[in-house]
Amino acid sequence: MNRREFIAVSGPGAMLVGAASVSGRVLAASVPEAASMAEVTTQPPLVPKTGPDYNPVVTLNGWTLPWRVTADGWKEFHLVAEPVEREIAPGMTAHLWGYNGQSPGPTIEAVEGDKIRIFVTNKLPEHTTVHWHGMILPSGMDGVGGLTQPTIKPGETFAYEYVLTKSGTFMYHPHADETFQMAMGMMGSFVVHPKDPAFMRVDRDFIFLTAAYDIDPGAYVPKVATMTDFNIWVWNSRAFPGIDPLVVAKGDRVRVRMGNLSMTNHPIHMHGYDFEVTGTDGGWVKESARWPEVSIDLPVGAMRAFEFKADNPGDWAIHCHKAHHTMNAMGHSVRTYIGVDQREVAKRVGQLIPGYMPMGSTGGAAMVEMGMPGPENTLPMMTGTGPFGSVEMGGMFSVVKVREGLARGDYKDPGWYQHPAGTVAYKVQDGAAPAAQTGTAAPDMNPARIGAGKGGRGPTLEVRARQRTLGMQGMATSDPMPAATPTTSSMPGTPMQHDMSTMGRQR
Ligand SMILES: [Cu+2]
Repeated sequence: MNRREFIAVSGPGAMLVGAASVSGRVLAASVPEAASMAEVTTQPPLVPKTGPDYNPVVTLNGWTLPWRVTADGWKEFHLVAEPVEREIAPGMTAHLWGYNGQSPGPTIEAVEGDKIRIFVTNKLPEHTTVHWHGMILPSGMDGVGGLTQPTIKPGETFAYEYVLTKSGTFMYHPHADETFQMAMGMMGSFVVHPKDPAFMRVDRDFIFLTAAYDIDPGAYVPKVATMTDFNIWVWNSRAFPGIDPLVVAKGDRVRVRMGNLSMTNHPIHMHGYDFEVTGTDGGWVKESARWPEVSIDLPVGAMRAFEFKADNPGDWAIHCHKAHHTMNAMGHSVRTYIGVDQREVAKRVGQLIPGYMPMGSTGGAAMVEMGMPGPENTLPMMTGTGPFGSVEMGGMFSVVKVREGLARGDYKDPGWYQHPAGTVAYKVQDGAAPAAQTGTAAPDMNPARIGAGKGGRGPTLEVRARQRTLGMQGMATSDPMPAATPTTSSMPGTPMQHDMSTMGRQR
């Protein structure tokens, strides 16, 4: 049975409802149809048509689970735990376990005070449960197999019922064979909006979960016993360049919510802004308890929400700052050849293996430039193309695209940022004085400002571009400059300084 047939029989007509496992209160009523999603692109937010007003979240490369409200006021959802096929990025699909056609499962959204009933149907080949991470609820609804409930056997449907006592950022995942099941991609986000629509209101609200898979190049199923040496680092089971951009209108107040169900922490770093953590899976953070950051450590088994005012237009990288987490399938036993002259070796090996290319003598970028073909169903280690060339990233990397004049609710990719004249780093011609830039980002030529702080914006930065000598001697920057190569520091009186404050936003 392929996945399409599988979904076809998982419709309401074929729903398997174990009478013993569904609460007596709902026996008479039907179990709501389980929606399923085939798309891997970010779906538009699900704006509530009834009930309290709130600004729905946007799940990166995901969607929100539709619900229905019963006559007696229960908000009902239906999750189906099942095997899924998830495209990690174009060129690689993984065979995972998830919910309702995707991994992660759909985001559940509801409102503080809601009475919710979540049906969980198990279409996995083994038992499962669902734990509602961070929720304050009755012990018997906590979803810990064996401890608070019997596990949900294959074919059974269970119902979870509780009242959402507080707003915030939560997630759900199995608490039965959870090591293997989470390693297979079983997880989802759960957002509870405040009852007061004005409380913590933002214009754009994004959410994603971090995870990691160990999938050998050419394989489809993650190695579920791997503890630390993963090779595919994902947000919502997508890796760069498969992660959609976070599209934002200039002037918006933006929240990014993120959770971590991988085996290690992720320092999530965003360029172009400073911001504050305004919420965790424990609740909202009081204003007096917040501090500015540009990287937020996302611990294992935790969620963080950070907020900023999008006043600085541009294409701003957002990524995990662990460098190996912004790479795709990489053999971690690759040897280091930086500084090693492989030319003689290459000649000899080339006699045995025509076309043999030694790599790594000058670093890793050559591997990207050569565009070496990989095996089927895997992703290049460093990849992605931007307007200026290869981005040389993978894994947990995306772009926050802040643009002027985007309509409310417009999340379409606006393309690459059109930089105003004079605001892009530029190549200095050999032997020539730096070309005068126009616009707001002209280099500051005032020597009095060398190294001096200015208006609390931090010290000016003196940039001395030096030509590296490459080759047998390696990449040490202390190598003597070749006499024929003029350097900026050899031009008396014109050290090239860029006052970084002129590059930044105007507050
Ligand atoms: Cu990371």
